[in-house]
Amino acid sequence: MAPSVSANVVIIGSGMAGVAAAHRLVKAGFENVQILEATGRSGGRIQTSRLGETIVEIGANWIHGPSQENPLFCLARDYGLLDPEALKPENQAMDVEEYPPWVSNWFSSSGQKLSAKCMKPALQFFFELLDNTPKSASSGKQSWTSVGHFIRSKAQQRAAKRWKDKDEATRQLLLCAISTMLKVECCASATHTMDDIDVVGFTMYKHLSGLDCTFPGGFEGFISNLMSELPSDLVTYNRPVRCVRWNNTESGMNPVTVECDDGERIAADHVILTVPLGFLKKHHSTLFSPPLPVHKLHSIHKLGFGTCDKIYVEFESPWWDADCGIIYLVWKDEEDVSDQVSDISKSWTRKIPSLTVLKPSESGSHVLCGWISGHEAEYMEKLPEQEVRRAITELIHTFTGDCTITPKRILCTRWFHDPWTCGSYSHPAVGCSAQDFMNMTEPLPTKEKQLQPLQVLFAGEATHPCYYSTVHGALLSGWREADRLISHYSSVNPCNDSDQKS
Ligand code: 6YU
Repeated sequence: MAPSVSANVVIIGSGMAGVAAAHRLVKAGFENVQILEATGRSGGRIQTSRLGETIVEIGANWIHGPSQENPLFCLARDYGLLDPEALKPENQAMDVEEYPPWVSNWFSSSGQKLSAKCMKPALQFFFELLDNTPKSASSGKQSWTSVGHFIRSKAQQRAAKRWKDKDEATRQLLLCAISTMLKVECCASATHTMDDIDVVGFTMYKHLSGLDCTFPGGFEGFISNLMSELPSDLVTYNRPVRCVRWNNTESGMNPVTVECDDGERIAADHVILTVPLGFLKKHHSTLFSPPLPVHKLHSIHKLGFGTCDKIYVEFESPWWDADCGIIYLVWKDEEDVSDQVSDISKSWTRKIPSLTVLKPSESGSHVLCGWISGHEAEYMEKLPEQEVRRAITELIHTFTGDCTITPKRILCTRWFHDPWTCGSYSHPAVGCSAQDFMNMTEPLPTKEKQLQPLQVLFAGEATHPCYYSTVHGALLSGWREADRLISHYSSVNPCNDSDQKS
């Protein structure tokens, strides 16, 4: 049996990182662990809902890289939450990186369906460039200010030579398709533009092998399984934290006091903070007393956090091919390889580069998921649903040339305006480095030896140096901080079998 530890541990946030930390600590014998959660539910950016009969994910969709190295995959498999297809060794061995192996349908802004075979060279070229993003900001005589700058320059430089066998109109169309792919990448990185993504930071992200898979019963089932192994009163819901008062030096007092919005104060020996980077960026000045050290603040500012939203649209019958997995939309005037829209209020739907096809439900409903990122997504979030529906319908009419297509229902996400998240997920913004991720993970107090150690620890997706932006990154970050406390108590008192309070 694990030795018990009576230290008070308060975890702020009941998303993947918070639940993972609690699970690890409880299993290791920590008796006084509690989670304070601002909302009425656990899961945070893992949230499953329904559109009619269809299960839809408001937050995370896929297990990225479902294979043995991915603890999220291993746990989900052990809980029996995955389709047999996802468990096949050949699926786990697949090295797909960013290139989705789905059958694609292409439509152009002149209302034509384009042949996927004709558009394949654009996909190939784009992913070749992305895979070869330089690991340093300059190579030879060339230097790159961002991933967007690198892709745009290389695409424009090489298009004529690479596609010399094609006529000018086809070359232009393929360059327009590169713009589409750049916008797809903006969604993957939750950024307004790939011009904001650092080349070195981008290559720090580690791809795991395995063909991305979903949870047939919904991602939230994963959180429920973990929670079912924890005491039922572990989480206090609707309990936002407004201030973490650390470095209490009064004798007899716990080193940290957590102050909630309702004025309640909770004494803690250790706090594990898992609030999203978006929330930290907005509220750090009031969330900590004393304030965070300057180097930590700099890193919070330097790392990026942006918006990626989804617009689910249900149709009576599909207007795409039966085997289609993704629909790409190509604007015929975007040969400049751009990923930004000039007049957002009029043309925000231009930022939607693709729609993924959900498996048809047993009831026979047909649902697409449109993707949108950046300021255009933030603009969309403020519109009434009726207006989003009107604009999406118009977009589909433009691209299919069929004005009879009518969506049955729609549902859009609003992550930027979620007060506890303030965006979707983190990205390596221009100018950030591995050191910034290290600074994010550094516990408080940072150096002062005479102070009580490990008062405030930091977890959450944005604290993982190579799996940032993912659920498995969040999971590992929660385990990392739990392990930090576990090893602290085992080194403080290696033979202890009870009451290991420091
Ligand atoms: C993944 C995927 N996925 C789509 C969309 C979103 C995200 N992600 P949480 O926010 O969960 O928890 C914090 C809690 O704290 C929360 O409950 C708050 O309410 C609470 N809180 C806040 N303030 C508080 C306070 N003051 N007091 C108390 N409580 C407070 N990840 O693996 N697969 O398909 C997607 C996607 C639309 C929004 C995603 C995906 C990201 C994950 O959802 C996210 O990382 C984790 O759930 C975060 O868990 P957490 O615990 O840290 O925070 C090369 C290269 C490029 C890099 N990118 C490539 C990968 C692309 C990532 N793909 C994402 C794509 C989609 C579609």
